[in-house]
Amino acid sequence: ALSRVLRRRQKLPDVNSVDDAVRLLQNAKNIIVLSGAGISTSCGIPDFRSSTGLYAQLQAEGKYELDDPQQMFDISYFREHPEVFYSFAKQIYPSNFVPSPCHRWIKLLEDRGVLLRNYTQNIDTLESLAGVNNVLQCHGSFKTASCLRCKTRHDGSKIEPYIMSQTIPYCETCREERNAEIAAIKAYRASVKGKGKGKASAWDDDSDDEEEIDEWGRGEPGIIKPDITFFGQALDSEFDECLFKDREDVDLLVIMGTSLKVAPVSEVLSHIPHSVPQIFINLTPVTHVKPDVLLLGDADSIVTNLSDRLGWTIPPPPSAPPL
Ligand code: CNA
Repeated sequence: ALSRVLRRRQKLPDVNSVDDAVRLLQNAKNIIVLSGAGISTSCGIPDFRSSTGLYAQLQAEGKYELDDPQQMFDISYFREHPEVFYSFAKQIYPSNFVPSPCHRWIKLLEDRGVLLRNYTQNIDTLESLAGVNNVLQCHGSFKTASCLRCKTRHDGSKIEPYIMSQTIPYCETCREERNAEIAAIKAYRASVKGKGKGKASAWDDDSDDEEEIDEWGRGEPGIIKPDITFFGQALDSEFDECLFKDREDVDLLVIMGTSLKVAPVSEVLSHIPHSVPQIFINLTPVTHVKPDVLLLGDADSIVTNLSDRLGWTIPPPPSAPPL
């Protein structure tokens, strides 16, 4: 109701149909596209919250002994049970997926010079594969992975074999640092021992200590986790920075394939001026938001229909990368 009042005050047309969506798209110069897992389901990647989504699958399989399927992406749970995530990660690892018409439609907006930015919650990097340059992966991706202990950032390809073989990757940098530390401790102890030669000293019977140090050395170094944002982890500051900047320029918000349940991305709507019209394209209704135009249905079909009506051509999928 408030946005309607604001629209009237600003003499903007009332909008509520496909025709209105077409008109809004025709006139927009700076579009923010906020996308979610629903734009990748047609590529064969399940979303989280649909009846056939990952949460329902995890619950039905019941093989991971999770109190709640969200635990699979919870940082505290991951720290305690990394083996659970690594026995499952293969299922969501982006390999051999082809961008959907939705991803390519975002690329089309960019090619037409009207995409301000694509804020995606997806971790599958299919927007980049479709050629979209101005995309912010709000929840990170598998492109890189970091050690939880020493924070060293590794290339994502390093952990790919572990994901595929369902084993936990450990950090070599951590191992090397620890070995260097152990060598330094041993060298120091040897030098102290040497100085006190002939005298009884606390270092004389240190076989227990030595064993402890060796055991520490054999212990597991830091676990590497892909740089996808888990529940309980903060988003990169780039998200706030981009939103702060973009809210000044945006003239149309298009939301696609998301339940808008995960903050802070779900709060984007409230950070954008009320006068900016919103088109929401989703398979199921999302009752906690009231967009100006709600287009319910399969997102691929909807963007294809909108493009036909606008006389726009969605680019074809990129050809497969050379082997
Ligand atoms: P979600 O909560 O699972 O919601 C997805 C929404 O998309 C639902 O409301 C569906 O109704 C809708 N939807 C499903 N299929 C279609 C379709 N064909 N056309 C239109 N709408 C459709 O997922 P969100 O993205 O809202 O939640 C954010 C989470 C999901 C992020 O943290 C992601 O990392 C995470 N996720 C990402 C992927 C991926 O990268 N492809 C897959 C699964 C989960």
